[in-house]
Amino acid sequence: MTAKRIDIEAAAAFLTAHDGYTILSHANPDGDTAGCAYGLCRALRKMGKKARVCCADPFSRRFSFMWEDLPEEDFTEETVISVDVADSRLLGANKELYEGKIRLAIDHHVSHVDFAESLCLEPYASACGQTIFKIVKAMGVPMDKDIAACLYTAIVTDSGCFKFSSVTPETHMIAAELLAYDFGFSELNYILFDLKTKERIALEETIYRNMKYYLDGQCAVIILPNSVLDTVDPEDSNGISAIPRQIEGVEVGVVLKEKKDGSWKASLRANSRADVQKICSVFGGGGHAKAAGCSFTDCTAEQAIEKLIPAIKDALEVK
Ligand SMILES: [Mn+2]
Repeated sequence: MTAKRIDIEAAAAFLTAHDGYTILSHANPDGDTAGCAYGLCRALRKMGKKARVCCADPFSRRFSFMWEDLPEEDFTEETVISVDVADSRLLGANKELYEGKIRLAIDHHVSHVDFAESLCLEPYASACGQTIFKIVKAMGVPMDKDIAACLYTAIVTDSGCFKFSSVTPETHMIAAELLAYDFGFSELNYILFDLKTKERIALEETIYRNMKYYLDGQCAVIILPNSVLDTVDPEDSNGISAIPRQIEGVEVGVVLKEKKDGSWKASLRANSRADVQKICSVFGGGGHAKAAGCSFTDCTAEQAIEKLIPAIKDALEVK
């Protein structure tokens, strides 16, 4: 299906005209989809409308400030919308429940695959939170510190603390406007990015001890079997794929996580030279040039590495 493309003003008009909202976030939710959903939910409630947030998977405890003071409301769902969802497959368990019922998708992924009746897409926004900010403004809802904290979280998480190349002057300008609402951005950033559980620190110790280098140190590999993953909260094993590419001289980082069914999910991250999307596509996976993934079934982690290393070697030699 083809979604009707609508701009910020039209999206604001749609949201103003309807009521009884279910706001869908993508599965394995990040700060962007959570911040967009709760920021918009709060704005809609401020307009006197009924709204709730719905996600197939639980949100991180780090985001609890988004909903802690937000009472659950009982109402009949009238209008389903989605935020930061690039593809209906990313709705996870909610796909079956809501596919075909989504009136409006608000998103920022260039790769967006139509699934909603209308689409408000800003493909060059570093976070969907930027788009939600503009829509909230266009609806005439006065910004407050609770909405600002949600939208700031969306932007700061999806922009990698304003470090990613997707960041534009507009990203900073919107963040600057949000900072005026005095939500305690310094404490919030500590909770979002610095705070670690003791289990996470122990996991990092195991990771650093067992990490292996290949291809003259141009490739670093981390293996996370269930025997290790089972000792930590799933959230504590997030963000590991960012570790190898921090190491000087490493061009490609690989993290192999064992799944419950015994298969291995490989997450590849590249610095400047290699295109990991191409490497992963050889094994039926995909993603972006600098961040991609693929899966290996019926083999050990060592066998998966034996398949990956030659492909990485080729990718490094091409350029
Ligand atoms: Mn996003």
